[in-house]
Amino acid sequence: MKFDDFDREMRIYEQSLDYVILPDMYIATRLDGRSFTRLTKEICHFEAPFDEKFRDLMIHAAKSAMECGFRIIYGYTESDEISLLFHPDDNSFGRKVRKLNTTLAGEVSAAFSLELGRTAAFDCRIIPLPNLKRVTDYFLWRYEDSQRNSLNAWCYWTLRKEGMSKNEATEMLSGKSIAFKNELLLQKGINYSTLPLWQKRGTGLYYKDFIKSGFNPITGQNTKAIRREIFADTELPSGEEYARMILNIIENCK
Ligand SMILES: Nc1nc2c(ncn2[C@@H]2O[C@H](COP(=O)(O)OP(=O)(O)O)[C@@H](O)[C@H]2O)c(=O)[nH]1
Ligand SMILES: [Mg+2]
Repeated sequence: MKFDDFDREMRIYEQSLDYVILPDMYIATRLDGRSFTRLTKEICHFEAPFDEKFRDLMIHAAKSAMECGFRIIYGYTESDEISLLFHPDDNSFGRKVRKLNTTLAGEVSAAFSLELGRTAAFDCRIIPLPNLKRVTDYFLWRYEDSQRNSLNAWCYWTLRKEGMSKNEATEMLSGKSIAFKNELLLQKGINYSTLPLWQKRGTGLYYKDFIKSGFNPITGQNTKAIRREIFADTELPSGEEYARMILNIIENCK
């Protein structure tokens, strides 16, 4: 068989699982650390429930994803996950699902591992969203997930540090209300409402203009230039304002 015929025949198999994201759909993706319960607790011993060093590794990995060649206009990270929103006009890889998933998983895993100094891997899934409402819903969903996990994690680790077993701590918190959990922490001297916002709401990443001061040695004058850089916002606004912030980012990217 001639190579060209052979090639055409084999490509049918290779392409049999190729899917593309339909035109007009917004593309969001979520990357999640693989076996990070073990990585954070048994291998690297990050402070629980929250460690700024771990947060900064996640921010570094999210920034790398935003700078690796796609047009990503918003990033969001909480716990061991990163969500990204593509520019509506980004047609990278013809919007092929497998290309987007594997490339992003590779880029984020590599960036995180290099910064950490040992290997770590992320999975990646694409979430096609039909309209702006669903785009803001998606990010509100992850933001609310962050808030719920944060309160739980604070309660769980406070009980564990007092000597409770995994099962005892889990059982004590099972089915309990937000008010109960806040009160439990207060009794242990922790005022949940004063804890850092990033631990509750996660961190948002978006482009922002910065004024950079410099010096021109030829003219001998101080200079000012505007640079666009990714800003990691560790103090995200509350619910409705957060949704508006995302809509603004989409509006301003056009
Ligand atoms: N010690 C510590 N663990 C964290 C931190 N942020 C996230 N994690 C852990 O990362 C894990 C993320 O959960 P999940 O993705 O469901 O678990 P996985 O399947 O083992 O990756 C949980 O065990 C979290 O406690 C942190 O700042 N410090
Ligand atoms: Mg994980």
